[in-house]
Amino acid sequence: NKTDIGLIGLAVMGENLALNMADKGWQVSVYNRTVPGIEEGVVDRFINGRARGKSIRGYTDIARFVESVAAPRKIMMMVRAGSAVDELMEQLFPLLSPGDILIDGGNSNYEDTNRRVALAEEKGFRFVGAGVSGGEEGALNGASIMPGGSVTAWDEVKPILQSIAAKASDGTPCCQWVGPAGSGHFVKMIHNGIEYGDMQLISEAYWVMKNLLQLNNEEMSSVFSTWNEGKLRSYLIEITANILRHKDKSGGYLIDKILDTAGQKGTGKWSVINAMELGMPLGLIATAVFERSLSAQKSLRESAAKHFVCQRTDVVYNKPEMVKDIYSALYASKLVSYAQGFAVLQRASDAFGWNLDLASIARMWRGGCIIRSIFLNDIAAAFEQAGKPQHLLLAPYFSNEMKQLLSGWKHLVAQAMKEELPVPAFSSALNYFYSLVSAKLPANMIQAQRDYFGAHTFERVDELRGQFFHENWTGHGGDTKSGTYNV
Ligand code: NBP
Repeated sequence: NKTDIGLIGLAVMGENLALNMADKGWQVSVYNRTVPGIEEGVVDRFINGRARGKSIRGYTDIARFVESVAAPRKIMMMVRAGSAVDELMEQLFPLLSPGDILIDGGNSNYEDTNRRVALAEEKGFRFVGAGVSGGEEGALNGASIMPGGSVTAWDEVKPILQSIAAKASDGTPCCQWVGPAGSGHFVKMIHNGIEYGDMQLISEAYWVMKNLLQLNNEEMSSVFSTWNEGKLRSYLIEITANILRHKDKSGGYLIDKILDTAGQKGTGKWSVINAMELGMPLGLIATAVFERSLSAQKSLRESAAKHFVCQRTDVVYNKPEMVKDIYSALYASKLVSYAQGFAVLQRASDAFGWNLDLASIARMWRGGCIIRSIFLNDIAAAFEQAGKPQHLLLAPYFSNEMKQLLSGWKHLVAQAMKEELPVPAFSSALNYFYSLVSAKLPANMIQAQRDYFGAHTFERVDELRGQFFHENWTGHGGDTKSGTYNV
């Protein structure tokens, strides 16, 4: 009488996932390391506490834990990403049997997962790197789970992972096979990057309402609630409405007492680094990451604010009109952000041979995770069309949306700039959009400069593409060219 699955790591995510599995009828073995002097008794506390009476068995000995799981074993690790996963794997390898499956549900770097899948397979085991989003609440009641790695493992882990995943409104589990190697963790990373972008965009919408329209917290809360009834309906818009009307024990609005310095744990940064490695623009998420960094330089900003006092005009705005423009800026910028994120996924898929199904990924994000929203249905539909669009914004539905939103969006950005009010993500998105729809850009000047100072060569509009020319710009340079390659 062995259990269906083993789970290692009883911190907040592991505990809740184990309870979720037990609730779905699975027999679960759980294990947590015991480090003398750090925190002992983690397993006992769980087994005698929240796990009491459930189909969960606790182990403090890793060999007995592994032994308790039915073969081929499925063992899920929910431990801190990084060296902890490698250390655990080294401990587990001698205890496993051929064909056993390790699942890493932590926020691991996809390159580590690439390496771990290869290592486990070399030893005759299977490895699944599964990004899990949804935090504590998702782990307990239904998360968005993005598994990738050893493909033959999918049929075996599918019933358990799909049972603990959130279900979208049409009943589909928010957990589907992503692809080989580290693709599941790559998709989770981009999910987190998009989350950074969404949060920055919502914050800018809030800031414009507060500073240009002087809306109070209750008024802003109702604007977000109204938006949550329409195309922007999403978890982050919903919680923003709740945050704005939340009062603390003193009776005052808590939002006004929270220090304006944002933290970050690195997944936004990793999205941007990887987009750069792939040569892909991901400007909106980059802006969101950089704005968090600038927000953290509070004392510098306080000094700078004394040197340059931002001037507001004395225009009195038509509030309903400007709220519409803010809506346009938020919705259009969000579309740009998702278009950029999905384009990075497509490029990674091509570069690494992952064969990602972008529609399936969009559908997986409809429930359980932080960026869940109804417009992911439209994204999935756009990628499912015959003749998949070259770019999300070129899908007929979205290009039509952009045409409707543009006037309000650009008006809002121009107005905020005039008022010396920062809207970095709204304007980054707008500039990306204008560049995207420009058949011509000033990159001819960049190529000329590169060739002038470094003989980097250029292509000509009046010659066939793929031929590279060098000009002796000054009359005294040589004819030697630099190699043509792009990084
Ligand atoms: P933590 O990320 O804080 O990890 C704590 C767990 O890792 C504990 O069980 C700890 O054991 C164990 N651990 C460590 Br630390 N080093 C270990 C080692 N060398 N060998 C074995 N176990 C080790 O917990 P979490 O917040 O539950 O997150 C778990 C994973 O899920 C992380 O990768 C996280 O990024 C990811 N994640 C978290 C969230 C969230 O909202 N928290 C959401 C989505 C994904 P100990 O008790 O003995 O110290």
